[in-house]
Amino acid sequence: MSQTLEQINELLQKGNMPEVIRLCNVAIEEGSSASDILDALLSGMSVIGGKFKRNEVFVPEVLIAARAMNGGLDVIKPLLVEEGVESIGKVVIGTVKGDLHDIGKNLVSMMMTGAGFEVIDLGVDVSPEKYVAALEEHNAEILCMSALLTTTMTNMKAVIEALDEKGLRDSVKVMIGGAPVTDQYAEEIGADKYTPDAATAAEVAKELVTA
Ligand code: B12
Repeated sequence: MSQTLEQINELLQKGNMPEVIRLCNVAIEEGSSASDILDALLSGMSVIGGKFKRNEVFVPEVLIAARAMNGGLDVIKPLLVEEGVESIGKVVIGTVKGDLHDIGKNLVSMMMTGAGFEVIDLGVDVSPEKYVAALEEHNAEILCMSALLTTTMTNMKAVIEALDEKGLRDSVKVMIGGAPVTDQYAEEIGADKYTPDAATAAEVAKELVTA
């Protein structure tokens, strides 16, 4: 890892958003690829995740690290996203009700955009009604739901039930993800696909619309 990438990793852990943003731009100028910068950001976030788990840091520290992470992601977004790609379909994405984690969701959103999808991002804490309304409004082929808490992942099921009730279930492919989510859970709640990471999510989404 270059010195700049190492600094990005360390400063992200300290939650220093302005410096993370500056150094992401420096790394780009130095010729680092977007995926190398993403790796540096993710590895910093993963150190914080481990510390959070062991009670060595608490919510405020994680929150400022997450802000720095999102700041860095904004810088590399144009590089991750291929420009001028014709839309291959529409994706509605959001983090489920009760859940405020958005880093993974933002990454999936970027990768989907990069794969040529038009992405309608509903943000975090999204109710079943809001997902349904967005699908009806935009006529999207794919619905992506993210959940990072075992207590909120159950809301994915509520959304699928709401789609059923509205008669929309057969007109949309449902993809789910987030740290606690598994293939088995996807099957259990009747989702179409689970993928463990954002890059695979974009590949699978492409397969779904071209199949
Ligand atoms: C950052 C973070 C926070 C930040 C979030 C800031 C933000 N803007 O997102 C803050 C500080 C706000 C936070 C709060 C809380 N958090 Co938190 N948080 C984390 C942490 C450290 C990192 C999550 C993250 O961003 N990872 C990096 C991203 C890139 O990974 P990812 O989200 O998994 O996404 C990847 C894949 O899962 C996949 N993916 C994600 N979404 C989707 C969707 C689709 C459709 C697909 C296909 C794929 C996909 O692709 C992504 C990229 O490859 C995790 C620890 C961890 N190891 O996950 C805890 C963690 C998720 N948090 C946890 C907890 C307990 C909380 C709180 C309840 C703490 C509290 N006491 O208040 C609150 C809940 C707030 C709420 N209502 O949501 C627990 C959850 C435990 C559990 N089993 O439920 C964890 C696991 C920490 C722990 N070990 O205890 N948290």
